[in-house]
Amino acid sequence: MRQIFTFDEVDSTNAVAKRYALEGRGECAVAAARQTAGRGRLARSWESPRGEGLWFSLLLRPENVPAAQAGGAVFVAALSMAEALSPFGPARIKWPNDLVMGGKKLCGMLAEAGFAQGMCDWIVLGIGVNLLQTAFPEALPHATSLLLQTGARLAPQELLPRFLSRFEPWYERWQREGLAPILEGIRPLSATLGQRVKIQGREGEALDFREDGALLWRVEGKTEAVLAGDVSVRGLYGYV
Ligand code: BT5
Repeated sequence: MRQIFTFDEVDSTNAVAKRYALEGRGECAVAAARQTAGRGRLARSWESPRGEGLWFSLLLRPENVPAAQAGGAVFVAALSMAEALSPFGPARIKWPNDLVMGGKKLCGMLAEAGFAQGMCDWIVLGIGVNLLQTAFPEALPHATSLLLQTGARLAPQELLPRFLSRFEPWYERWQREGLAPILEGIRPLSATLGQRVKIQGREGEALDFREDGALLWRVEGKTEAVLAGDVSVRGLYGYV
């Protein structure tokens, strides 16, 4: 069983897990009731009010995963979290790192990694899931919580073991078989595939995932691959 460290308050569970990684600790999870400086991607911030969501990070030390494949861990976590939430409501996976419900953002993920000799040494995977909020600040018009979407009151400490019981087998499989079975699981839960998308100002249609997890899309009569970054999906987050 994965060791779980829980805190009442930290700046960011990713920062704590990263420190553990650099200290040479083994695989674990770090959760906090509140984060005072929760982080999103690209130096954005993540609202993490006390007790209202599951704010946690996994420290992973995958075996035999080349550095170039580290990003796959986000897909493993997205699939596992969508499955863990499925008894409560239909969480859909917005490529590459969000879960959405009712067209709004329920969960975000942030991956950081360290490499040695071309292989993954550690991955810190931070996950924030909004659970019990009844309202969001004006600055977050596209955010939602499980309570707002479904009426379900799921406590953060209940969701973490539910998530881990889904995550551990998928994580094993990813290390053994690579990304293919994970992408297979994600396709029917995707909020992106088959939709109109906008990427860096151009509009097209999301077609499929490439075997390395890149998003394949049809734009200006050609099929192109996007490796990472911000993709707007029509109907989500105010893109109409
Ligand atoms: C993410 O970034 O979605 C990654 C969020 C990762 C949060 C977890 S919590 C545990 C761990 N420790 C950390 O410090 N972080 C991880 P990005 O795609 O860049 O989205 C960030 C944007 O989402 C912000 O700029 C806001 O617009 C919006 N946002 C902030 N807080 C939110 C919330 N609670 N719910 C929904 N949207 C939010």
